[in-house]
Amino acid sequence: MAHSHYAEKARWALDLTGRPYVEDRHLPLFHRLRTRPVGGRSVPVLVVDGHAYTQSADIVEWAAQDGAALLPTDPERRSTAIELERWLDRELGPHTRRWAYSELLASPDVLNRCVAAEVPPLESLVAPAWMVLVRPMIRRAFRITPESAARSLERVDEVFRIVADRLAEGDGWLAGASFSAADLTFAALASPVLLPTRFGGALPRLEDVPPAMQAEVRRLRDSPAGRHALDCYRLHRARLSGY
Ligand SMILES: N[C@@H](CCC(=O)N[C@@H](CS)C(=O)NCC(=O)O)C(=O)O
Repeated sequence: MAHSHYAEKARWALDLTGRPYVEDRHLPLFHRLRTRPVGGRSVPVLVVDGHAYTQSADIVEWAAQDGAALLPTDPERRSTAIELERWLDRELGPHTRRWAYSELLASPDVLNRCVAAEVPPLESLVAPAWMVLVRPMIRRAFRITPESAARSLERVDEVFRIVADRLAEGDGWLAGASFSAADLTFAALASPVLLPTRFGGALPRLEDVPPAMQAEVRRLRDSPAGRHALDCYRLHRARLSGY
């Protein structure tokens, strides 16, 4: 799923290892034909030497052990980075996703272009019809209503405030004196509400999303935490994979 922000989190960590890998993208639900046989469900899944890592946090840890400078050596900072990563996985990712979907489900062409980016030719062919079926399922699965979307945006604002406070107290990074798994996770999971141009999968461009969404994205981009996420993309997201 080219638009998945959890997949982006894993892809970013893998890119930082400098090791080559093959990304196998599929439309929503088609992805299960690949994740289920290796014991997963959601994306991302990393398969290395026959072993499947089915959670983005495990993939980040794998990448950190394989050359990506993502976990501080100082034990206290290391556990702060890991705790923040887990907190953002729980408290930010689901809310940026719900709000962005609530805006984009009303723009099928924009959403379809993203979900179908670099999927196999047959899936690409059926994508518009497939997404007619999948869009209501997304709405149900993520319990998307105008009220829940508004609450999720409030939650995003709250997390952005907490992140900004932490950055103001520290050395400019979330866990110590340099970019870590915590900053990567924040930037990747904030991507549905910031639409960074260096996103490694496929997200819409700011000018292609509905005007109300554009206004919120601009507001969040201009906030201290939003600027931090965009700095992480500018300074640490070198490789542009995909789209
Ligand atoms: N805890 C998982 C969450 C991943 C996740 O929520 N992935 C979503 C896409 S953003 C997904 O695959 N949803 C469809 C499904 O669960 O089948 C992780 O960190 O890897």
